Amino acid sequence: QIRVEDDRTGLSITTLRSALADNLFYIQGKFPGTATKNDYYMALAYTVRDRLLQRWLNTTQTYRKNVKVVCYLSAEFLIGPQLVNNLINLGIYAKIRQAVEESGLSLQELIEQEEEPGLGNGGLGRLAACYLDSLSTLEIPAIGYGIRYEFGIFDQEIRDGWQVEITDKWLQYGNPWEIARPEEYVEVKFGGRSEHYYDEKGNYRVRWIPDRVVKGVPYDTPILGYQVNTANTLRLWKAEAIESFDFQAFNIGDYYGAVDAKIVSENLTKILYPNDEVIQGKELRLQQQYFFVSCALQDMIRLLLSTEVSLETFHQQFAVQLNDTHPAIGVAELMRLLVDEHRIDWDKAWHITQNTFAFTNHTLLPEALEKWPIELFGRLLPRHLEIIYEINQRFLDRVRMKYPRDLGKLSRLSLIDESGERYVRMANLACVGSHAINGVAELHTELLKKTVLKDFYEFFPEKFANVTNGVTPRRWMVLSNPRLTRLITEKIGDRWITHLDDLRKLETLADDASFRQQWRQIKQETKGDLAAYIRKKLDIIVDPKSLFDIQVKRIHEYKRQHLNVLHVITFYNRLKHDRDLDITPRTFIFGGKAAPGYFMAKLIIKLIVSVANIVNNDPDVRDRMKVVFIPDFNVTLGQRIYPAADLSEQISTAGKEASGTGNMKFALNGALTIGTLDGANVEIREEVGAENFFLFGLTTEEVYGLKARGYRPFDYYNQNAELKAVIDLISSGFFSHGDVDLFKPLIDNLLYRDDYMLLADYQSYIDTQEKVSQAYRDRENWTRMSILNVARMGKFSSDRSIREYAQKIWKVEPVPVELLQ
Ligand code: 26Y
Repeated sequence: QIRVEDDRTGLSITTLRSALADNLFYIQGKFPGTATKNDYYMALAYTVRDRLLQRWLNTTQTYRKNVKVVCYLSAEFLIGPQLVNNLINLGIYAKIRQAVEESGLSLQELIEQEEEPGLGNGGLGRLAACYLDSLSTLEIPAIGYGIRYEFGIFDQEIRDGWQVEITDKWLQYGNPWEIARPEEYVEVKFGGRSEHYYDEKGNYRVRWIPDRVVKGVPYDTPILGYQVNTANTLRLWKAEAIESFDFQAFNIGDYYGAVDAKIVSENLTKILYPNDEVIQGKELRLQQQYFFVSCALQDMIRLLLSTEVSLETFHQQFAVQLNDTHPAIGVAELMRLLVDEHRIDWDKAWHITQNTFAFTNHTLLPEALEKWPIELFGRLLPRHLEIIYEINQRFLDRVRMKYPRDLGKLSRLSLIDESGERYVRMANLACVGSHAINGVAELHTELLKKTVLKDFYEFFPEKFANVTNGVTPRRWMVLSNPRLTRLITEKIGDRWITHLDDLRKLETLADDASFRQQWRQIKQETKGDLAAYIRKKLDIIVDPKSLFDIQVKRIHEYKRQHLNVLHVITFYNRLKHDRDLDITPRTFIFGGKAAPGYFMAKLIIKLIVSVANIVNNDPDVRDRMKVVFIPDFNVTLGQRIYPAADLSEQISTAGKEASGTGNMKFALNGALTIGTLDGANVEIREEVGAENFFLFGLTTEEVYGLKARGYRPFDYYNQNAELKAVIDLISSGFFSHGDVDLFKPLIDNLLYRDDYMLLADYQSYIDTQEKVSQAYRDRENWTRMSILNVARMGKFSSDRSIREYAQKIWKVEPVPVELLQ
């Protein structure tokens, strides 16, 4: 059989060029003469997608024969731009570059055309994306289920120092990476009432009579693993109106009513809520959660029933991970589907449900624990409320048995909060309905067991485990830091890309002066790239030779960007007081979005930009410090920023940051960390060695102790002249054109409340920053520490995390995919 390379799969340069031209004509409908850059990007994306499809379809085919599938349920998937990642995982980056350049185009320019799918807020959504990458790379059968938001996380602009939110129209020029599957739609009910009846056999049954039905249409994105045939699916659901429902209105002449119903249905998946960590309790959000979870579970049941396997083996066919409580309604929904719709008896259904679900908690902040008012919940999901009451009754019977007469236990463990207005507690539902519960870093899991989930830990100790987060080295090193990737691979081969522990082999090279020279050179060039970006976008000139001190993450009081600002101003004051001070020059870089309704977070951005404006234009200090706020921090920008850092700021109040994953991305790219003993910082420090980590601040125990004794921030202010000078300078209007009121809410909060104990940690932070400055002056030793950080980051690969989930929680094995068709 003669096989001619075809335009859809061939990998020779000639074929790739011809495929590009073909797609430009037949998909974009353009001649080269009139094609825009975006047309070329689309033509290229389709060229790459064609080469994914064979792997994807073979993967789906392979999974049809009885393999256990991981279903990762998440309201957010922050997958980032797809083109380069797919080129790398397919192993055709170099070839595509050549084909594109031979066609007279610049690959870099085409890459920059891609609009990233911003379908997440921050850490939790990005973690889901890293996990999908690792699941595919490890050849584990998996489906990611989520929501296809029409508008993802807003684009951030800074006007006059304030954050302005712009709608994220990521779909406006089309999305070449997804395939719609309209024929695989499912129906999701809302509202109405439940009806209790006896069926034809005299069995007691319940059915749900909804007052509204919405159609869920799946859109699939292939997630290819690194240099394997496995391409798992990310299946995101879009809400649409059901024709037959509004036809009724249409037929009686109510055209507008019919169109209204359509709009209401489609609103469901219009927008991603831009809040994290602080719940808002909006009805539409509960609708979104129920919508995608119901779609996912119905989809799984259909998959199962299409293979002649009994529904009673559901938990042997699927392991369903709940990414925080956002999909926790799945516990009640699976019970409803099994009991009401598939007539499985309660006990059997409960066994299936508990053995199907596992729950990951991502937060210790009490204000982030989701709960829904009973009234709202019952109005939207009347049958689910009944099911939750039933689960609760059976569960509390067991609690009473174990702790007779302990009313405190009973009220804390109950799925219903009855302390005031009544609420459904989603974390309690997730804990009771799952067989495994995990935190995302060792410290976090320990604190969960001691604080927010203490009673559950005492009741179900066997369910608890830790799985420390990880990040994918493919995106966060190979893709984002090609220079360092090349150097490392030259020295130790490329096995580290899938076995990150191999980086250990770099340890001995830390003592090799010429290797250190190359390492420094690369960091320098990468910083130069970021400096060029900053100059182009913000017209600020920064010195790539200065220490790049970077904090990028969502803006939150607990993450303490304003503690960083207190240091920036301290640094500035020291320079002002002694103009000849021999200081280590620094560039302070910030980035991150604030929730639109979070006033304090927006004020922190305003403060950073205000300080930047003063400092950057003060002739006394110029060249020795610069302050930059990079707008619109997202995955694409992260890829530019993490590799360019010398110093990574991980400065949350101890006990508040569940894990952090930015901390891992920075250290993997050779930044040293200044951080508290919080989240995964603890484990990073353990791995890289205390001597290669800048630790400061109170421990969690000390934070709790100080709170309990009565914390008085004002005393710290009074007793610390340098701190007082910094605070007074802000209050004086120095950074706000004389406006003494602008930052008053922030300052008053620090002086009289300071929930996150910035003032208590101030001196320790300043002293440690001084140590950083001193250490940076010894460039050889700094480079040594940087190399050792990278060499010891093996643990923080998401491949390691996923292996742990697979063994400890999901009980799944790799299923390699052969290309048969
Ligand atoms: C309920 C709603 C308001 C909500 C929406 C999003 C609540 C929380 C979130 C997102 C939380 C989040 O991103 N948490 C982060 O998860 C990361 C991955 O585990 C952790 O590394 C990080 O410490 C944690 O803040």
